[in-house]
Amino acid sequence: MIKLHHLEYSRSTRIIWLLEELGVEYEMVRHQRHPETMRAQADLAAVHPLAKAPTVIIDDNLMMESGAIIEYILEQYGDGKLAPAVGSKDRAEYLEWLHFAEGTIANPVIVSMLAPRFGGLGEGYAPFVEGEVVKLLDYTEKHLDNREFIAGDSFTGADINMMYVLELAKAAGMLANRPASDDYAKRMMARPAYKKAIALGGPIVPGLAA
Ligand SMILES: N[C@@H](CCC(=O)N[C@@H](CS)C(=O)NCC(=O)O)C(=O)O
Repeated sequence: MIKLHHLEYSRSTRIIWLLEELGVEYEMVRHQRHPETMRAQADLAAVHPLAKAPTVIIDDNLMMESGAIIEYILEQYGDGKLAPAVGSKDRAEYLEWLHFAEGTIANPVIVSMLAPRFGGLGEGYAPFVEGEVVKLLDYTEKHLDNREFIAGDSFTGADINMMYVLELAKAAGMLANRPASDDYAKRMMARPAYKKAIALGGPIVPGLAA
């Protein structure tokens, strides 16, 4: 059994989307952010000491890393769907993009997006972060040119993990001059299971219509 702790405006929408793509049964518990700090609150801290979303409990395993959760759900409940088989030609590319999402690109994009709320990054740090964001988004843009999916030739968990970051980037205007990434994001967001995830969990970015 899968219990998903969903925090509003957060990465846990990825897991709703994944479970809706698979058509697997799950229970969802909803959590709100603190209205001023936007942090998760005591109700989520009671489930996981880091109070991070997604938090899931899958067959007694408590997990909170999106990439690991996606891999584990697909292993246990995927029935061969949404991931190239171990040993297949697309496996390495799939794992690379599944983990590039949180391991490399998420942090600089999010730091750069949140900076204005905290008075900016400062003269020294801003060019370092902004340069990184440009490099990583340009790299992704080049990769997506003439591709339908982020890895291999079908929709996978790597698309779900990458899309959270690209949706934030799109909302921040960072895809305006990156047409392959923008078209890709639009295609992904047109998927029925994505739309259902947003209908169930609310928008990823506050202020955007569900
Ligand atoms: N690397 C983790 C990051 C989890 C994370 O930072 N989640 C954010 C929501 S998008 C969170 O829970 N923030 C609330 C808080 O830190 O108080 C993942 O990929 O799932």
